[in-house]
Amino acid sequence: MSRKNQTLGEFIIENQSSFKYTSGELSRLINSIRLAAKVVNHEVNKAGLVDIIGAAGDTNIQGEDQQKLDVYANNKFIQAMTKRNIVCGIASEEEDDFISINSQDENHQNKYVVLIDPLDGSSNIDVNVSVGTIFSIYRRVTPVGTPVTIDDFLQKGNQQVAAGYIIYGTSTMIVYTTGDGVNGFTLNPAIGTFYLSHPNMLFPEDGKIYSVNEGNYSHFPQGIKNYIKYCQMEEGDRPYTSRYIGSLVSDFHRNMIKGGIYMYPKSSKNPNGKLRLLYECNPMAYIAEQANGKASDGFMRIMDIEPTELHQRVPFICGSKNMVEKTEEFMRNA
Ligand code: P6P
Repeated sequence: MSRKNQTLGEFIIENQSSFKYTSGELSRLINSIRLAAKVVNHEVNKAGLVDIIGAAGDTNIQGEDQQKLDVYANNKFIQAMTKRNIVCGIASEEEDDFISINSQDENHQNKYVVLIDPLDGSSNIDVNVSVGTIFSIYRRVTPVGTPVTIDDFLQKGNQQVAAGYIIYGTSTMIVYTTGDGVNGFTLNPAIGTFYLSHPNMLFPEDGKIYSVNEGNYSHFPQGIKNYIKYCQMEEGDRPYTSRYIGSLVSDFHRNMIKGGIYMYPKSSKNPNGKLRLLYECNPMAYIAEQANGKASDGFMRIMDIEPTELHQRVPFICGSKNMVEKTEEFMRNA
C-alpha cells in the first residue's frame, strides 16, 4: 500500500509485512542506506565548493583513479551499514576484497550481505554531471554463527532480496525494490526527508531512446552494430534519439521514466564489457525486471548468470522489454 507524499520511513514501516523475511532487519538496513544517502548527498552537492574534488591519489582494484568522493561515499555507506547489527558482510567496488562484519554478540548472527558501488559515474564529479550509488542485498547462504565467506557474495542476481540506487541529480532520489515493485523517493533537502514521489515505477514496454557510447562502435559485436543502425534508420517511429550521460544510474533512470535502452556491450577494448555483475548489473537488472523491463548480456538474463568472482564484468543491455528483446534478436542473427 503506498500513497503519494508518504515519507520513506512511513513507507518502510507500512510495507514491512509484505517482505517475506522481515523481522524489521531489512527495514533497518534500508534506513541505514537512507541515512548514508543524505550524508553523501550533502558532500556531492557541495563538491564544487570544497577541496574534495580530484583524485584521492589511489587507484581501486579496477585500476581506476579513486576520486575523493568515491572514497568518502564508500566510507559513509560502510559505516552506516556496519553499526546496525544486520549485515555480516559488505563488498564494494572500492574494496579489493569483501569486508566481514561480526555481530555485536561476536557470534556472527547477522543475516544480510550488501554489495555496493558507492559512487557510480564518479568521473563525472568534476564536471558537475549527476552520479549515483547502487546497492544489492542478499541473505547469507553460509550458516549463521560462522564468518561470512565469498560464497555469500557470489550468488546469482535472482537471489537478491532488495536492490536500489540513489541518484544525485537535479534532485536526489532513492529508487528501490524488495521484490514487490519499484518505488522512487525524492529528498526534500530543506528538512532532510525523502517523500514517495514515484510510486510503482514501470518501464514503458517500448521506447525511442538508446544509450550507448558510440565512440566504441567499431569495437562492438556485429549484432550491436546492427541494432544501432536499426535505431538510426528512417522507418516507422525511427530514428530513435541517442542519449548517453556517461552515468549508468542517470541513463537508466531517464529510460525507466521515458522508455529506452542502455547498452554497455563487450568490445575488443572491454572483452567482458565494463560494468560489474554483482554491484552494478544485478541490482539494476532486479529493478528493471520489477518495473516490467528486461536486462540481458545479449543472450541470457543477467540475473541467471552464475558469478565466479567479486569484480567480474559482463556485457549489459537493459531497459524497455521490447527494445532489449530486439537487441537480443540482432545478437542471435549476427
Ligand atoms: P564509458 C561510469 O564509470 C560507468 O560505470 C557507468 O556509470 C557509465 O554508464 C559507464 O561507466 C561510462 O563508461 O566507457 O562510456 O565512459
